[in-house]
Amino acid sequence: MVSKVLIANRGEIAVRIIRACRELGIETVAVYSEADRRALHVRYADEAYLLGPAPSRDSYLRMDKIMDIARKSGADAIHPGYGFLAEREDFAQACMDADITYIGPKPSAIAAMGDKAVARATVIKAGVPIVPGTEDVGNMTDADLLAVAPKIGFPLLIKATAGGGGKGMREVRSLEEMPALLASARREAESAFGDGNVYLEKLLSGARHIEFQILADGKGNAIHLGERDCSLQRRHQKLLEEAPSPAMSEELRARMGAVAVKAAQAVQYENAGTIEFLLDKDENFFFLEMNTRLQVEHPITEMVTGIDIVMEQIRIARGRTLSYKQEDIKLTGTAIECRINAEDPYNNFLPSTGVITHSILPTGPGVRIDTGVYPGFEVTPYYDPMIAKLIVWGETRGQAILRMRRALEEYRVVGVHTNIPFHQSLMNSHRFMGGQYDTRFVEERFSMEGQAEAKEGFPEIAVALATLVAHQQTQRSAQIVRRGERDTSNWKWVGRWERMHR
Ligand code: MV4
Repeated sequence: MVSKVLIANRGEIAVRIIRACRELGIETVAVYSEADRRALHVRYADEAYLLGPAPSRDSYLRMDKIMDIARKSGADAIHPGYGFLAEREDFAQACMDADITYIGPKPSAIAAMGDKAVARATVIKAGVPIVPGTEDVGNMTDADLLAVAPKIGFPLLIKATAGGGGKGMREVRSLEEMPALLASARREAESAFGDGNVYLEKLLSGARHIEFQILADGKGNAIHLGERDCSLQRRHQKLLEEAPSPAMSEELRARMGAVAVKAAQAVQYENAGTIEFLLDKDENFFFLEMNTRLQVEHPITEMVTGIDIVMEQIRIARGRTLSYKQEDIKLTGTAIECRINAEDPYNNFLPSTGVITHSILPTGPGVRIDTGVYPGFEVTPYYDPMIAKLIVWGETRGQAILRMRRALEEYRVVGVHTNIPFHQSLMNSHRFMGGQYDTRFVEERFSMEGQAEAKEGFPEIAVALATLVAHQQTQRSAQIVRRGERDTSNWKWVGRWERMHR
């Protein structure tokens, strides 16, 4: 039964889940830390319970307190969101043991896909192509890894067995440098996941990071909702995602989607999940990992399919069969999501904290904002710096880009720095506009440190830059723009670009 849901999370995803529950007439229970007393998810929920001090280890990671509040509140289901306790097999198990519905996959599926070496061994058996590398399950010693490395070939990557997302990842260019990199990778994996085991993969450079959204009802029905291109990452943090990928064809989508469904079925997957691939320039694709949770970037899939993924999660948790068959899934238009982070792109993206004193949110046709902050809310250093997701939809990719440019120009946040200028420069990059980017693009092309040096090292240049930026913003905000020049050039560009890409 799912009639009262405890949301074991905070910020924009907690608000997102509460919205789906309210539309289904389901009561909601929020949990919050002392730093989140005035948070939006606390205000939107029917009930709210204090977890404890601000640090995650004293609040959102305190499984015991969350289970206690679930019992006290009479919640009969828990949604983990993403991060914190999502993808924690022991949390899903604790819910089952307490006869509380976990809105997500079974503990066994979390376990199977949580250990990346086991995940690789599992999908190999299902005939899913994996990135060449170690295929041995279990705890390989340094000696084992050093012996097999020359067969894999350099450059290669050391990756943490117990977790994805790049933590514990090291690039190795030669056998000589490998022992030291193994040691540092193990140390980082140990501190991040409590497990220092690692495995090896051949480094596929110049590939794209493509992930497929899966929905499965645990009754044998499993479908995919198309792909998301997540190649634009900085230090393994996704910055922008788009659906569909500019590198995808219908035929390739059908092939990759079928393999993604097969990988999910290999662990009898249930609920929403994501299969991550690397796609190279010759349309070869390789399984990277499976995320056994709702993803940050799920809204772009919702925008192009019209499916409310969180509602589907709740329906599946209630024991319903999937609302859709694979042939029902049609992708329409293009959606782009920019993660709006409270960080300073001109100061090495350092987190920016403080009270948001004012904000103007973009809106209008095809614009969606998922956020957990508002004027008066204090952004603290305790949690991830993402304060909002700006999602736009356009009939074509060109129109989505123009819409994102317009929305970013409208978006104002006063009180903290944000990475909005970074996204604006990305939206104006010809490589991005042409869809010609891969996983190296941001690190190689988009370090804004250069402008940071200008700002710091040479004040006169910084003053000139700041004046220019301020002038441009004033012009834009006052719409004092030579309309003829911008409008026709934009639409001319879109028309020209689309004719080229038909
Ligand atoms: C890779 C890869 C290339 N070759 N694995 C995995 C974790 C995720 N955050 C990035 N991951 C990658 N795994 C192999 N064998 C490329 C990526 C990757 C990436 C790597 C470095 C910098 C940015 C990246 C963006 C997307 C994917």
